[in-house]
Amino acid sequence: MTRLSIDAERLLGRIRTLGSIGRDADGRLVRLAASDTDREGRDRFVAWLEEAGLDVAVDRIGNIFGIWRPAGLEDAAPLMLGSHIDTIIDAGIYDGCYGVLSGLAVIETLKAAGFSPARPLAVAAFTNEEGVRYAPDMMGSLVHAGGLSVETALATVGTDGTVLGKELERIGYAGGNAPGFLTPHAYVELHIEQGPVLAHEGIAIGAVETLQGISWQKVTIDGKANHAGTTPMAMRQDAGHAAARVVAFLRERARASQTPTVATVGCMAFEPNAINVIPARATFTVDLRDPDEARLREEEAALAAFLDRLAQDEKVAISVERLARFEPVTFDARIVGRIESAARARGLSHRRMTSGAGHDAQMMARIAPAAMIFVPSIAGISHNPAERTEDADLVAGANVLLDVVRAMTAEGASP
Ligand code: HGY
Ligand code: MN
Ligand code: MN
Repeated sequence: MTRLSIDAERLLGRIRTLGSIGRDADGRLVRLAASDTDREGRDRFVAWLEEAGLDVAVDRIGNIFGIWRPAGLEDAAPLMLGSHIDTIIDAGIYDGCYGVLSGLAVIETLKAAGFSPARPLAVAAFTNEEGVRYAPDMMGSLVHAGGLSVETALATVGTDGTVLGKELERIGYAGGNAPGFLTPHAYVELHIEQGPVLAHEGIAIGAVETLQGISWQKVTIDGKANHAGTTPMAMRQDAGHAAARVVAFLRERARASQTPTVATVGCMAFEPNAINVIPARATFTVDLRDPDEARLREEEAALAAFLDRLAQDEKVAISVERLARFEPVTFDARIVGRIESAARARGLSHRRMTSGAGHDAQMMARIAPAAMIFVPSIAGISHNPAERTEDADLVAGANVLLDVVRAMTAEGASP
Protein backbone atom coordinates (compact mmCIF):
# COMPACT_ATOMS: atom_id res chain seq x y z
CA MET A 1 0.00 0.00 0.00
CA THR A 2 1.74 3.23 -1.12
CA ARG A 3 2.16 5.67 1.72
CA LEU A 4 0.02 8.79 1.57
CA SER A 5 0.59 12.04 3.44
CA ILE A 6 -1.68 14.94 4.18
CA ASP A 7 -1.16 18.36 2.57
CA ALA A 8 0.90 19.86 5.40
CA GLU A 9 0.80 23.49 4.24
CA ARG A 10 -2.98 23.39 3.83
CA LEU A 11 -3.49 21.91 7.32
CA LEU A 12 -1.10 24.34 9.01
CA GLY A 13 -2.61 27.26 7.12
CA ARG A 14 -6.14 26.31 8.17
CA ILE A 15 -5.10 25.97 11.82
CA ARG A 16 -3.73 29.49 11.67
CA THR A 17 -6.73 30.85 9.78
CA LEU A 18 -9.18 29.36 12.29
CA GLY A 19 -6.89 30.59 15.07
CA SER A 20 -7.28 34.14 13.78
CA ILE A 21 -11.10 34.00 14.00
CA GLY A 22 -12.62 35.26 17.24
CA ARG A 23 -9.92 37.62 18.49
CA ASP A 24 -11.22 40.22 20.99
CA ALA A 25 -10.10 43.86 21.29
CA ASP A 26 -7.06 42.71 23.27
CA GLY A 27 -6.14 40.11 20.68
CA ARG A 28 -7.27 37.20 22.87
CA LEU A 29 -8.78 34.18 21.14
CA VAL A 30 -12.30 33.70 22.54
CA ARG A 31 -14.86 31.52 20.72
CA LEU A 32 -17.18 30.48 23.53
CA ALA A 33 -19.90 28.00 22.60
CA ALA A 34 -22.78 29.49 20.56
CA SER A 35 -21.28 32.99 20.61
CA ASP A 36 -20.92 35.24 17.56
CA THR A 37 -17.26 34.31 17.28
CA ASP A 38 -18.16 30.62 17.53
CA ARG A 39 -20.50 31.18 14.59
CA GLU A 40 -17.66 32.72 12.57
CA GLY A 41 -15.46 29.71 13.28
CA ARG A 42 -18.28 27.33 12.45
CA ASP A 43 -19.02 29.10 9.17
CA ARG A 44 -15.37 28.85 8.16
CA PHE A 45 -15.27 25.13 8.98
CA VAL A 46 -18.51 24.46 7.06
CA ALA A 47 -17.08 26.30 4.04
CA TRP A 48 -14.04 23.99 4.11
CA LEU A 49 -16.32 20.94 4.38
CA GLU A 50 -18.30 22.11 1.34
CA GLU A 51 -15.12 22.82 -0.63
CA ALA A 52 -14.09 19.22 0.12
CA GLY A 53 -17.36 17.99 -1.37
CA LEU A 54 -18.61 16.45 1.88
CA ASP A 55 -22.24 16.22 2.95
CA VAL A 56 -22.72 18.71 5.80
CA ALA A 57 -25.17 17.91 8.59
CA VAL A 58 -25.93 19.81 11.81
CA ASP A 59 -27.89 18.26 14.66
CA ARG A 60 -30.17 19.88 17.23
CA ILE A 61 -27.35 20.58 19.69
CA GLY A 62 -25.34 22.21 16.91
CA ASN A 63 -22.82 19.43 16.33
CA ILE A 64 -21.44 19.79 12.78
CA PHE A 65 -20.61 16.70 10.68
CA GLY A 66 -18.83 16.50 7.32
CA ILE A 67 -19.56 13.11 5.75
CA TRP A 68 -17.99 11.27 2.81
CA ARG A 69 -20.38 8.53 1.71
CA PRO A 70 -18.84 6.64 -1.22
CA ALA A 71 -21.43 5.15 -3.56
CA GLY A 72 -22.99 1.99 -2.22
CA LEU A 73 -22.00 2.74 1.36
CA GLU A 74 -24.75 5.23 2.12
CA ASP A 75 -26.21 3.21 4.98
CA ALA A 76 -23.02 1.90 6.57
CA ALA A 77 -21.91 3.30 9.95
CA PRO A 78 -19.01 5.72 9.39
CA LEU A 79 -15.59 5.81 10.90
CA MET A 80 -15.78 9.18 12.69
CA LEU A 81 -12.96 11.62 13.36
CA GLY A 82 -13.33 14.93 15.11
CA SER A 83 -12.98 17.14 18.16
CA HIS A 84 -14.20 20.70 18.82
CA ILE A 85 -13.64 24.26 17.60
CA ASP A 86 -15.08 26.19 20.55
CA THR A 87 -12.41 27.61 22.85
CA ILE A 88 -11.82 28.74 26.40
CA ILE A 89 -11.12 32.43 27.18
CA ASP A 90 -7.73 33.58 25.83
CA ALA A 91 -7.06 30.26 24.15
CA GLY A 92 -4.30 28.77 22.06
CA ILE A 93 -5.00 27.90 18.43
CA TYR A 94 -4.55 24.10 18.58
CA ASP A 95 -6.89 22.78 21.31
CA GLY A 96 -9.67 20.94 19.48
CA CYS A 97 -9.19 22.72 16.15
CA TYR A 98 -6.16 20.60 15.33
CA GLY A 99 -8.16 17.38 15.57
CA VAL A 100 -11.10 18.69 13.57
CA LEU A 101 -8.95 20.11 10.76
CA SER A 102 -6.72 17.02 10.68
CA GLY A 103 -9.80 14.83 10.39
CA LEU A 104 -10.89 16.89 7.39
CA ALA A 105 -7.37 16.72 5.91
CA VAL A 106 -7.36 12.92 6.22
CA ILE A 107 -10.67 12.60 4.38
CA GLU A 108 -9.55 15.02 1.66
CA THR A 109 -6.29 13.10 1.19
CA LEU A 110 -8.04 9.74 0.88
CA LYS A 111 -10.65 11.13 -1.52
CA ALA A 112 -7.99 12.74 -3.69
CA ALA A 113 -5.95 9.52 -3.75
CA GLY A 114 -8.95 7.56 -5.05
CA PHE A 115 -8.98 5.43 -1.89
CA SER A 116 -12.08 3.25 -1.56
CA PRO A 117 -12.91 2.96 2.12
CA ALA A 118 -15.03 0.02 3.27
CA ARG A 119 -17.29 2.48 5.10
CA PRO A 120 -18.18 6.18 5.06
CA LEU A 121 -15.88 8.66 6.78
CA ALA A 122 -17.10 11.58 8.88
CA VAL A 123 -15.46 14.45 10.70
CA ALA A 124 -17.28 16.11 13.60
CA ALA A 125 -16.97 19.47 15.35
CA PHE A 126 -18.85 18.95 18.61
CA THR A 127 -20.65 21.80 20.33
CA ASN A 128 -19.43 23.22 23.64
CA GLU A 129 -16.57 20.87 24.41
CA GLU A 130 -15.00 23.43 26.73
CA GLY A 131 -17.99 24.00 28.99
CA VAL A 132 -16.79 27.52 29.86
CA ARG A 133 -20.07 29.31 29.05
CA TYR A 134 -22.46 26.34 29.54
CA ALA A 135 -21.73 23.37 31.82
CA PRO A 136 -21.04 20.51 31.51
CA ASP A 137 -18.11 20.36 29.15
CA MET A 138 -18.08 17.88 26.27
CA MET A 139 -21.79 18.71 26.04
CA GLY A 140 -22.35 18.19 22.31
CA SER A 141 -20.69 14.78 22.26
CA LEU A 142 -22.42 13.84 25.54
CA VAL A 143 -25.79 14.54 23.91
CA HIS A 144 -24.68 12.67 20.77
CA ALA A 145 -23.77 9.67 22.96
CA GLY A 146 -27.13 9.77 24.74
CA GLY A 147 -25.68 10.87 28.07
CA LEU A 148 -27.75 14.06 28.28
CA SER A 149 -31.13 14.79 26.72
CA VAL A 150 -31.02 17.43 24.01
CA GLU A 151 -33.91 19.26 25.70
CA THR A 152 -31.95 19.53 28.94
CA ALA A 153 -28.85 20.66 27.07
CA LEU A 154 -30.72 23.29 25.04
CA ALA A 155 -32.29 24.66 28.24
CA THR A 156 -28.89 25.15 29.90
CA VAL A 157 -28.41 28.66 31.30
CA GLY A 158 -24.93 30.04 30.75
CA THR A 159 -22.61 31.97 33.04
CA ASP A 160 -23.89 35.07 31.21
CA GLY A 161 -27.57 34.22 31.75
CA THR A 162 -28.18 33.21 28.13
CA VAL A 163 -29.94 29.97 27.17
CA LEU A 164 -27.96 27.62 24.92
CA GLY A 165 -30.86 26.65 22.65
CA LYS A 166 -31.75 30.29 22.00
CA GLU A 167 -28.13 31.12 21.26
CA LEU A 168 -27.79 28.21 18.81
CA GLU A 169 -30.90 29.48 17.03
CA ARG A 170 -29.51 33.02 17.01
CA ILE A 171 -26.22 31.95 15.41
CA GLY A 172 -27.98 29.66 12.92
CA TYR A 173 -26.71 26.32 14.24
CA ALA A 174 -29.85 24.83 15.77
CA GLY A 175 -29.75 21.96 13.31
CA GLY A 176 -32.55 19.63 12.30
CA ASN A 177 -30.86 16.27 12.77
CA ALA A 178 -31.74 14.26 15.85
CA PRO A 179 -28.87 13.85 18.29
CA GLY A 180 -27.03 10.62 17.65
CA PHE A 181 -28.41 10.39 14.10
CA LEU A 182 -24.94 9.31 12.96
CA THR A 183 -23.77 6.43 15.15
CA PRO A 184 -20.13 5.74 14.34
CA HIS A 185 -18.60 2.34 13.70
CA ALA A 186 -15.60 3.72 15.60
CA TYR A 187 -14.23 7.10 16.65
CA VAL A 188 -10.63 8.37 16.62
CA GLU A 189 -9.64 11.80 17.95
CA LEU A 190 -6.32 13.54 17.34
CA HIS A 191 -5.46 16.20 19.92
CA ILE A 192 -2.53 18.07 21.40
CA GLU A 193 -1.56 16.48 24.73
CA GLN A 194 -2.04 19.72 26.69
CA GLY A 195 0.32 18.32 29.31
CA PRO A 196 4.11 17.88 29.75
CA VAL A 197 4.65 14.13 29.27
CA LEU A 198 5.48 13.78 25.54
CA ALA A 199 7.54 16.98 25.43
CA HIS A 200 9.45 16.01 28.58
CA GLU A 201 10.24 12.52 27.25
CA GLY A 202 10.91 13.68 23.69
CA ILE A 203 8.23 11.37 22.28
CA ALA A 204 6.33 12.20 19.10
CA ILE A 205 3.07 10.25 19.44
CA GLY A 206 0.85 9.41 22.41
CA ALA A 207 -1.41 6.36 22.03
CA VAL A 208 -4.04 7.33 24.58
CA GLU A 209 -5.49 4.30 26.36
CA THR A 210 -7.33 5.92 29.26
CA LEU A 211 -8.84 9.28 30.23
CA GLN A 212 -9.28 10.39 33.84
CA GLY A 213 -12.52 11.06 35.70
CA ILE A 214 -13.77 14.65 36.05
CA SER A 215 -15.87 16.24 38.81
CA TRP A 216 -17.03 19.87 38.44
CA GLN A 217 -18.90 21.63 41.26
CA LYS A 218 -20.04 25.19 41.97
CA VAL A 219 -19.80 26.20 45.65
CA THR A 220 -21.70 29.13 47.17
CA ILE A 221 -20.74 30.39 50.63
CA ASP A 222 -23.05 32.85 52.36
CA GLY A 223 -21.66 34.87 55.29
CA LYS A 224 -22.61 38.36 56.39
CA ALA A 225 -21.55 41.66 54.91
CA ASN A 226 -20.13 43.99 57.53
CA HIS A 227 -17.80 46.92 57.90
CA ALA A 228 -14.16 46.07 57.18
CA GLY A 229 -12.99 48.60 59.74
CA THR A 230 -15.34 48.24 62.66
CA THR A 231 -16.00 44.50 62.81
CA PRO A 232 -13.66 42.64 65.20
CA MET A 233 -12.08 39.53 63.59
CA ALA A 234 -13.85 37.22 66.07
CA MET A 235 -17.25 38.60 65.08
CA ARG A 236 -16.96 38.08 61.32
CA GLN A 237 -18.89 35.69 59.05
CA ASP A 238 -16.45 36.20 56.21
CA ALA A 239 -17.47 34.30 53.05
CA GLY A 240 -14.27 35.39 51.34
CA HIS A 241 -12.03 33.93 54.01
CA ALA A 242 -14.02 30.70 54.06
CA ALA A 243 -13.60 30.39 50.29
CA ALA A 244 -9.87 30.95 50.59
CA ARG A 245 -9.68 28.11 53.12
CA VAL A 246 -11.32 25.80 50.58
CA VAL A 247 -8.77 26.74 47.92
CA ALA A 248 -5.92 26.03 50.34
CA PHE A 249 -7.53 22.77 51.51
CA LEU A 250 -7.88 21.43 47.96
CA ARG A 251 -4.38 22.31 46.89
CA GLU A 252 -2.67 21.03 50.05
CA ARG A 253 -4.67 17.79 50.00
CA ALA A 254 -3.96 17.10 46.32
CA ARG A 255 -0.25 17.88 46.69
CA ALA A 256 0.09 15.76 49.83
CA SER A 257 -1.81 12.83 48.31
CA GLN A 258 1.13 11.33 46.29
CA THR A 259 -1.53 10.30 43.75
CA PRO A 260 -2.43 11.69 40.30
CA THR A 261 -5.36 13.62 41.86
CA VAL A 262 -5.56 17.21 40.63
CA ALA A 263 -7.72 20.00 42.05
CA THR A 264 -8.38 23.47 40.63
CA VAL A 265 -10.46 26.48 41.66
CA GLY A 266 -10.66 28.32 38.34
CA CYS A 267 -13.45 30.85 38.94
CA MET A 268 -14.23 32.93 42.03
CA ALA A 269 -16.45 35.94 42.71
CA PHE A 270 -17.27 37.89 45.89
CA GLU A 271 -20.38 39.92 46.64
CA PRO A 272 -20.71 42.83 47.04
CA ASN A 273 -17.02 42.83 45.95
CA ALA A 274 -16.08 46.10 47.63
CA ILE A 275 -12.74 46.89 49.23
CA ASN A 276 -14.19 47.88 52.62
CA VAL A 277 -16.99 45.29 52.92
CA ILE A 278 -16.52 41.83 54.41
CA PRO A 279 -17.73 39.54 51.61
CA ALA A 280 -21.30 38.44 52.16
CA ARG A 281 -21.08 35.79 49.47
CA ALA A 282 -18.37 33.86 47.66
CA THR A 283 -19.10 31.67 44.65
CA PHE A 284 -16.42 29.52 43.07
CA THR A 285 -15.88 26.39 41.00
CA VAL A 286 -14.05 23.18 41.93
CA ASP A 287 -12.51 20.97 39.24
CA LEU A 288 -11.38 17.60 40.70
CA ARG A 289 -9.86 14.87 38.52
CA ASP A 290 -8.36 11.43 39.04
CA PRO A 291 -7.78 8.40 36.78
CA ASP A 292 -9.21 6.18 39.53
CA GLU A 293 -12.97 6.39 40.15
CA ALA A 294 -12.79 5.23 43.78
CA ARG A 295 -10.13 7.84 44.58
CA LEU A 296 -12.16 10.57 42.82
CA ARG A 297 -15.13 9.69 45.00
CA GLU A 298 -12.88 9.86 48.07
CA GLU A 299 -11.77 13.35 47.06
CA GLU A 300 -15.38 14.46 46.57
CA ALA A 301 -16.30 13.03 49.99
CA ALA A 302 -13.30 14.71 51.65
CA LEU A 303 -14.32 18.07 50.18
CA ALA A 304 -17.92 17.61 51.34
CA ALA A 305 -16.75 16.80 54.88
CA PHE A 306 -14.41 19.80 54.89
CA LEU A 307 -17.25 22.11 53.78
CA ASP A 308 -19.45 20.81 56.63
CA ARG A 309 -16.73 21.58 59.21
CA LEU A 310 -16.00 24.92 57.61
CA ALA A 311 -19.64 26.03 57.79
CA GLN A 312 -19.62 25.39 61.56
CA ASP A 313 -16.26 26.96 62.10
CA GLU A 314 -16.85 30.14 60.08
CA LYS A 315 -20.61 30.45 60.87
CA VAL A 316 -21.46 30.52 57.17
CA ALA A 317 -23.97 28.64 54.99
CA ILE A 318 -22.52 26.55 52.17
CA SER A 319 -24.37 25.08 49.17
CA VAL A 320 -22.95 22.99 46.33
CA GLU A 321 -24.22 22.49 42.76
CA ARG A 322 -22.85 19.66 40.62
CA LEU A 323 -21.87 20.93 37.17
CA ALA A 324 -20.31 17.85 35.57
CA ARG A 325 -19.31 14.33 36.55
CA PHE A 326 -17.63 11.88 34.21
CA GLU A 327 -16.06 8.58 35.21
CA PRO A 328 -12.63 7.53 33.90
CA VAL A 329 -12.71 5.91 30.45
CA THR A 330 -10.66 3.07 28.96
CA PHE A 331 -10.27 3.29 25.17
CA ASP A 332 -10.40 0.44 22.66
CA ALA A 333 -7.17 -1.58 22.85
CA ARG A 334 -7.36 -2.59 19.18
CA ILE A 335 -7.39 1.02 18.01
CA VAL A 336 -4.65 1.94 20.51
CA GLY A 337 -2.60 -0.88 18.97
CA ARG A 338 -3.21 0.49 15.47
CA ILE A 339 -2.00 3.91 16.61
CA GLU A 340 1.21 2.39 17.92
CA SER A 341 1.72 0.40 14.69
CA ALA A 342 1.13 3.47 12.55
CA ALA A 343 3.62 5.50 14.58
CA ARG A 344 6.19 2.71 14.42
CA ALA A 345 5.77 2.32 10.64
CA ARG A 346 6.59 5.99 10.24
CA GLY A 347 9.61 5.70 12.53
CA LEU A 348 7.96 7.89 15.18
CA SER A 349 8.63 7.40 18.88
CA HIS A 350 5.43 6.62 20.78
CA ARG A 351 4.11 5.64 24.18
CA ARG A 352 0.84 4.66 25.76
CA MET A 353 -0.60 7.22 28.12
CA THR A 354 -3.63 8.59 29.89
CA SER A 355 -5.32 11.88 29.18
CA GLY A 356 -5.50 14.48 31.94
CA ALA A 357 -7.90 16.59 29.90
CA GLY A 358 -11.48 15.76 29.05
CA HIS A 359 -12.25 15.15 25.38
CA ASP A 360 -15.18 14.29 23.12
CA ALA A 361 -13.67 10.81 22.71
CA GLN A 362 -14.58 10.26 26.38
CA MET A 363 -18.25 10.54 25.40
CA MET A 364 -18.02 8.75 22.06
CA ALA A 365 -16.47 5.75 23.84
CA ARG A 366 -19.94 5.19 25.31
CA ILE A 367 -21.38 4.30 21.90
CA ALA A 368 -18.45 3.06 19.80
CA PRO A 369 -14.88 1.76 20.04
CA ALA A 370 -12.78 4.92 20.47
CA ALA A 371 -9.22 6.04 21.09
CA MET A 372 -7.05 9.16 20.88
CA ILE A 373 -3.74 10.20 19.37
CA PHE A 374 -1.69 12.90 21.14
CA VAL A 375 1.12 15.07 19.86
CA PRO A 376 3.46 17.01 22.18
CA SER A 377 2.54 20.38 23.70
CA ILE A 378 5.69 22.49 24.04
CA ALA A 379 6.47 22.87 27.77
CA GLY A 380 3.14 21.15 28.42
CA ILE A 381 1.31 24.46 28.16
CA SER A 382 -2.37 24.62 27.13
CA HIS A 383 -5.51 26.63 27.90
CA ASN A 384 -3.10 29.53 27.48
CA PRO A 385 -2.26 31.65 24.39
CA ALA A 386 1.30 30.32 24.63
CA GLU A 387 -0.04 26.84 23.73
CA ARG A 388 2.15 25.57 20.90
CA THR A 389 3.11 22.38 19.05
CA GLU A 390 5.92 22.13 16.48
CA ASP A 391 4.64 22.03 12.87
CA ALA A 392 6.53 18.77 12.27
CA ASP A 393 4.72 17.18 15.23
CA LEU A 394 1.35 18.46 13.99
CA VAL A 395 1.94 16.97 10.55
CA ALA A 396 3.26 13.70 11.98
CA GLY A 397 0.15 13.32 14.12
CA ALA A 398 -2.14 13.96 11.17
CA ASN A 399 -0.27 11.38 9.07
CA VAL A 400 -0.57 8.81 11.86
CA LEU A 401 -4.30 9.53 11.93
CA LEU A 402 -4.36 9.06 8.13
CA ASP A 403 -2.65 5.68 8.39
CA VAL A 404 -4.92 4.54 11.23
CA VAL A 405 -8.00 5.52 9.20
CA ARG A 406 -6.74 3.66 6.12
CA ALA A 407 -6.07 0.54 8.21
CA MET A 408 -9.47 0.75 9.91
CA THR A 409 -11.39 1.21 6.66
CA ALA A 410 -9.55 -1.37 4.59
CA GLU A 411 -11.83 -4.08 3.29
CA GLY A 412 -12.82 -6.45 6.11
CA ALA A 413 -11.00 -4.49 8.83
CA SER A 414 -12.41 -4.49 12.37
CA PRO A 415 -11.70 -1.53 14.61
O1 HGY B 1 -11.88 20.49 30.83
C1 HGY B 1 -11.30 19.83 29.97
O2 HGY B 1 -10.48 19.00 30.28
C2 HGY B 1 -11.59 20.08 28.51
O3 HGY B 1 -10.69 21.05 28.05
N1 HGY B 1 -12.94 20.50 28.29
MN1 MN C 1 -9.83 20.09 23.62
MN1 MN D 1 -9.72 22.55 26.15
